[in-house]
Amino acid sequence: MRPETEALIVVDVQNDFCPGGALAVPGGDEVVPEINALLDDFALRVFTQDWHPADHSSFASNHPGHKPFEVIEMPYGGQVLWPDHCVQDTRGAAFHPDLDTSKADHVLRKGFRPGIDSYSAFFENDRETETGLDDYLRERGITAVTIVGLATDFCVQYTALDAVHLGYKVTVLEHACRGIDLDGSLEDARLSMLDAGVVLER
Ligand code: VGL
Ligand code: ZN
Repeated sequence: MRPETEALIVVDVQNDFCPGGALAVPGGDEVVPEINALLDDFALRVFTQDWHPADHSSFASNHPGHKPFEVIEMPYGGQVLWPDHCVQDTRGAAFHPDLDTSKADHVLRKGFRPGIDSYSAFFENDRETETGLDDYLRERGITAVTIVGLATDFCVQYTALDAVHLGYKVTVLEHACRGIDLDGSLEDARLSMLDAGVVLER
């Protein structure tokens, strides 16, 4: 058992990020048994869910003339355009069926405002709109977080970097994460996380 002050954050282990899904991460489903095996070690477990309306501005389909994986400028900065994914109440947005969600103490949905994406579980992509997770963890005395899930180079990375900046001790368990790897983004993410002081464990 880990100390009571350490929470597990399980990021976006949803059908659309697994093989066959709309934004499949290579080997995405392989994290499921790894994560299930970790759940009993933590006193507090938070699961996040990417949860977009169909008109979400991160979808290339909502920007005529643009294709998935292009980057456009939004009022809050650059935004990668994605294939439609994790649309609210669809099968793609559901957790992987083998993930043991009965052990979730808290489920946090993010990315539901049409005009703004949210990779991090703490702040939306404008870097200032809070999701409420920091208050939730603080109220429960959490000072350290271990992060696992999908995708290493997007939602896991952004969550880890924000957690460091908020003052948590942060560990990312790489065996329980998989990346999208757009133009080397996986290695960039590893270096950024190391640089920020995230502990990367294989
Ligand atoms: C994610 C791209 C778009 C993620 C979510 O969970 O890493 N990536 N939406
Ligand atoms: Zn998304």
